[in-house]
Amino acid sequence: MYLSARGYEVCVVDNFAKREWEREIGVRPLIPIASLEQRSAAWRELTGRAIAIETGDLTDYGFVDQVVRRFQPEAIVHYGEQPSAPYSMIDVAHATYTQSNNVVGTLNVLFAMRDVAPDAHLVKLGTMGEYGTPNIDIEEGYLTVQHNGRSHEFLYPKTAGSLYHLSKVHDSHNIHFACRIWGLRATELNQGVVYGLETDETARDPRLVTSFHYDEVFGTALNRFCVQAVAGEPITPYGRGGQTRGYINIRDTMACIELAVRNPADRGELRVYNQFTEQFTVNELAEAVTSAARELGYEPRVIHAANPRVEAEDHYYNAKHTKLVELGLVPNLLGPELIRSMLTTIARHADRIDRSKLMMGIRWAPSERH
Ligand code: USQ
Repeated sequence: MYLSARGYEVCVVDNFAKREWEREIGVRPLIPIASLEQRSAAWRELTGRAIAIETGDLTDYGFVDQVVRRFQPEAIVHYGEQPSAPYSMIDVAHATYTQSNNVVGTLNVLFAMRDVAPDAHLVKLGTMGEYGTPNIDIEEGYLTVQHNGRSHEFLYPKTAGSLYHLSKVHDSHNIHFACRIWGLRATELNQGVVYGLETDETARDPRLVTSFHYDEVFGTALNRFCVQAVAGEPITPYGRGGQTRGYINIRDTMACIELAVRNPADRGELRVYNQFTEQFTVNELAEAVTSAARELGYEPRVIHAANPRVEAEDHYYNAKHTKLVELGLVPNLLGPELIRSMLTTIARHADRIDRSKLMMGIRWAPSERH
């Protein structure tokens, strides 16, 4: 919708897998979502602009090849992956599914580009979690290593914290390979944790709302904390709460995609942008939600339960994020007003909050490791 509103001709490719995963684990977005057909029809009614739909699975190479042949894209914005770290850590079946779905889907896109659309620009959603939390500054994609008097620029070393995040590490190496060996052009958007409920486009009509999750599997930290505050449930920074991550407002994620599309990489080049605007610890997020919720008359409580994940809870974190700003990104930063408006919208849908899904008991490792 963001790209269509700005004059791009857009085709959406979807296999509706997210809706299946939601059914499988018994969760649903806080606000009901229309079908893709209804959303596309509503968009056309409101704007006069068509968004084409192709239904199929990126792990089916024949399908990917046909779609790329039919549409002849100038850019492929690839968000078609299993995106949840906890989902990938449920058991061996969910781990292997996540890695095969994500890695094979991306490989199919790369082969279709090589053989059908070699001049197209891949804009691939990566994640800041690929880097993990190293004890040195995180650069934007590459690190120059000095060794025995010589130097070489490598993809920045990755120490991802879940098997989902690792699926994106594997993608990064495959995309780098496709650029180096086949001369494709690609930009990776290493996105931080997204928060927020809406963009200008989704806010235009109830039929255009987008997915907002608060459950343990698909919900992300700040969104979950806001729902917990409204539901009168404890806000849950895991462990000591010093985990620091990059965060980005959902509105800025859209602007970043367009900036990447408008500034294509050269043939043979993989550009990497760190796509977040601010860093916070989870304790800082819990405090920000607590004080905004108090202003609205809630009585939020914070509990530090045992961390179900295996991750550093107190660590160095300094990630560069200047390239998108240099291209023109004007960040929407996190402030009390935004959190209050999230709390107010969530409160309108509070009857749909399923408290049993806030903590679902997924653990990173057998309990004897803790
Ligand atoms: N956390 C809590 N309490 C909670 C939920 C999360 O303390 O109730 C902590 C986690 O332990 C972690 C941090 O908050 O340290 C972020 O967790 P998250 O669930 O908000 O985000 P994450 O699992 O890292 O994954 C999300 C998206 C994923 C994306 C990633 C960006 O689901 O698709 O790749 O954010 S990043 O974190 O930068 O890798």
